[in-house]
Amino acid sequence: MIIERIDSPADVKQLQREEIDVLGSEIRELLVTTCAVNGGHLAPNLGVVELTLALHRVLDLPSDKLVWDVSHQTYVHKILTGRRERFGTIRKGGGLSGFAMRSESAYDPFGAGHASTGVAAALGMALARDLTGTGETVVAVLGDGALTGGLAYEALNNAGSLKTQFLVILNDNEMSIAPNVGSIASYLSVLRSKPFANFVRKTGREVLKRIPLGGAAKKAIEGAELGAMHFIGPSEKTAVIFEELGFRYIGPVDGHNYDVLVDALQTAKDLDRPVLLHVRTVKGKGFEPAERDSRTFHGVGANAYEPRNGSKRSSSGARPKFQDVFGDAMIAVAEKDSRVVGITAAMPDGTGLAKFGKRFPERYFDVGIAEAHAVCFAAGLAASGLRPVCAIYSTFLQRAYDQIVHDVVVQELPVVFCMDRAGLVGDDGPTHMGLYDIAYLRTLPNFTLMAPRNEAELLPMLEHALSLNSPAAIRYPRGSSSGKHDEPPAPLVHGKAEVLRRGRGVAVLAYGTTVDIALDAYDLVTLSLSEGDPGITVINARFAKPLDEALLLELERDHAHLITLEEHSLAGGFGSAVAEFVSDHALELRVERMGIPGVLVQHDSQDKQRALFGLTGDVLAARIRQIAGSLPVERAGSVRR
Ligand SMILES: Cc1ncc(C[n+]2csc(CCOP(=O)(O)OP(=O)(O)O)c2C)c(N)n1
Repeated sequence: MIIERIDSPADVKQLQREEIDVLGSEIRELLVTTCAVNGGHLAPNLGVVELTLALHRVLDLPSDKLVWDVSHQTYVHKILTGRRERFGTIRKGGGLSGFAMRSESAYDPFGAGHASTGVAAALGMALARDLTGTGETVVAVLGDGALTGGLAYEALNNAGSLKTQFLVILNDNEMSIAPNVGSIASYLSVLRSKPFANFVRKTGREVLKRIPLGGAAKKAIEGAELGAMHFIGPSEKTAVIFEELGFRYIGPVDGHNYDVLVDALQTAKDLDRPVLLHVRTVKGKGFEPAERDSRTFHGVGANAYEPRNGSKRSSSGARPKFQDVFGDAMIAVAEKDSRVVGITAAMPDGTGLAKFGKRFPERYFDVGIAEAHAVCFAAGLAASGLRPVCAIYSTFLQRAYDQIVHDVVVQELPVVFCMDRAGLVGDDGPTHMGLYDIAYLRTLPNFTLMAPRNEAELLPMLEHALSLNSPAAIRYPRGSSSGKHDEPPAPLVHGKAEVLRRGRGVAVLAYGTTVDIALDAYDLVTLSLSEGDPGITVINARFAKPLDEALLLELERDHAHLITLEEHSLAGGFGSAVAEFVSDHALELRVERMGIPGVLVQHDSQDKQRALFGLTGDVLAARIRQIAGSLPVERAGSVRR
């Protein structure tokens, strides 16, 4: 196996030409078999095998800087940079990350997980190079999906005036996770199209005069594979948008033709100016099921498919996920209220909004990877009387913070935010953790924050959010609740918590699906109680804002200790809100907060992450017994025995 001889980019450089093709096949095999077990971003990586090999041939890594946007497509890069032997650990606890990570390798100069940051980060590196005189080549690889994000344009706009080497590779596979959207995507498809390529053929000689291309690339131009500097647009004006932004545009080139890629990269790298190399790739290339359905194979769960033929492995008995319940809830509310519209930022499947989109295509908007725009756009819809629901993961909504404050809260508009992946997200790691949303929303005036304890509470909360004339957000985790405590929900009342078990001494106030942990602990501690003993109190908080202040005042009467529970950063979270109230009102209650301390949470399974931070019934029960044992007798519940 050639792959076994590859421990660094130097080994790739030494391969004979025919060995490269064999290596490409071996890499694809490793990708398919590993992702079948570990899960991961299969289709994006299958699409960049030749591109990565060519980059490793042309660049001098790690002194040259190679920045991958989103960086979910760095598996091939990892295999070629001394991480092949550990590749079987990818996305597993303690193993390789599924993204580029600065702490993991010198070959990863910049980490990512959110889209559209690559050009900006690489531009910073290019300017640092110029200021310090280090002289390395700087390259950013950007997907056409990531090119729907505003940050990418801000960086391209900024880079255009550079007078030194800076290469952006546009990896165009016509797909975001779902099919790419927007005018730029249409524009790219024009650049890719045959009629354009024919036109290019005519101007090819012009291109050759301006760019000294290698032999294979020249040949490709004859075959209309390599593009042009100019393009006749609908208005008959000549323009290639990247040229207008100050880049030299090269392309489109076949991203699966290694020789053309090496030539084009060599050429682009040697130009002392910003260059955009447009590379056409096929997402899922070389594994037929992934080529046919790159949407499903963009990111797969562990043990999701058979590596032989890509057929789906059944996940029988799995509870419906919050995302599916949300999709149904959206249809239910939209059926009753024609003002309801749904917005996703390139995540129709992950958020569950795709189902709503099928039912109400004219009321469904996929705006691309553009969270800031999504929120401001929603504000505009709300300002004109509609009731927009933004379905955006907790982590990605971070990008729209100013729009939430400036365009929703300050304008006093009733936009609803449904934040999936709120909490510990598992194997994607720190870039995707949904641990900050309570903190960043709780400070905003007139904002309502809710979290369902289980799937059944999601629809009532969505209905409630839509009944308010002010902004509201609902957070819920990746996957589903434990299913162990599926009591039917009591009616929802604004700002009111739900007391699920009433006891004395210790009260557990749980927010969202951590209610199940509180109930697990309740069951454990009450096992040892005799009949008639009140045990502890368990509260489903439901609202982080407004807090159920009346209940907190009432709890002071026969409780001494509150434990707050949340899958969120302890700093600024739900527990902080409770502690603030208790302190401000000088209540005689000791508040203890359970949640995530100020650390970066690395990739692992959600269960292991929860266990790491003591978010389990066992740990909570042990702590409750400990506390109860130390409470003054007159305030203790019977748990102290
Ligand atoms: C800010 C942000 N929003 C949403 C996502 C979710 N996401 C991950 S990859 C992806 C599509 C990226 O498409 P593209 O850049 O074309 O890369 P490809 O997977 O097609 O190679 C999306 C929407 C993200 N990573 N970051």
